[in-house]
Amino acid sequence: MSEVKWEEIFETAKNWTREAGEFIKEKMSESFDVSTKANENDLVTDVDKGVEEFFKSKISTHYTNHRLLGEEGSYKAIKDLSGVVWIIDPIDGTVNFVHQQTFFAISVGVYIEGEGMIGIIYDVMNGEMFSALKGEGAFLNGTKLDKLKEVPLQESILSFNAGWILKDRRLEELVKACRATRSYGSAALDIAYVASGRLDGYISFILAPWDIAAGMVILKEVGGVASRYNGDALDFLESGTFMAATPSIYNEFLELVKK
Ligand code: 2AM
Ligand code: CA
Ligand code: CA
Ligand code: CA
Repeated sequence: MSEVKWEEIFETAKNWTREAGEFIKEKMSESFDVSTKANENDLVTDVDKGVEEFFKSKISTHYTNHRLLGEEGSYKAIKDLSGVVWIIDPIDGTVNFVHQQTFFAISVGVYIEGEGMIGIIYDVMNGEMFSALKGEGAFLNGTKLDKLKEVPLQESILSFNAGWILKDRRLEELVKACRATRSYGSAALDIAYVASGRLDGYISFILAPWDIAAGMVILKEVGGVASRYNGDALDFLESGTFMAATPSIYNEFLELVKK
């Protein structure tokens, strides 16, 4: 593959993501179709599909040798991560999008040979774009994010869905020990919030590659850590458990799962 111009792709990807955000806002003012996927709470809209189509068309026109792994169908063609692969969740937090019309994000990761180079997470309604280019630091709307600080568990704010406590009672210990818990309903934004220090840790029992691909590039730039729930390395072709945190809190998570 000829030399990849990452700075240029980074700028282009941010512009396309803003454009996709405008598309979503326009569609929100019209009526859109909501349907279900795996179960009655697993929602998808024609806006999710439209955003994925938008990126598919842009990428295939501008970067003919890049491939797309997207939640709304494009993932089916991707069996490996060779070359440049865009890993995209067109709307992360679709339940929020449908019910609340806020707190959802477009998540765009660009990987080469399985290694994350670009991460963009755009909170469309709040106008916050978290972004990172590997080795250049992470940004929120152009302002560089600080490296993460050590946080004692007693002073931490942790995010997870209440349902996860029903699945694993060990999480009760975290609930009792931390300062406060939150549940936002957008995995990409949860990871962006860990990266920006608004949260100190985030846990989920099931996330897909498109939920985490952009977030991992951003999180790494500020010194955050993440893995499967049992400590195994993440991979971007399979779904699985996920925990991400500032290093001190990540170590607390690991201690807990060893019990
Ligand atoms: P989505 O809105 O793109 O579907 C909700 O708690 C968070 O988990 C959202 O980021 C949501 O992404 C994601 N999510 C919901 N169901 C999921 C599943 N079955 N597998 C992986 N991620 C899921
Ligand atoms: Ca979904
Ligand atoms: Ca998602
Ligand atoms: Ca989605």
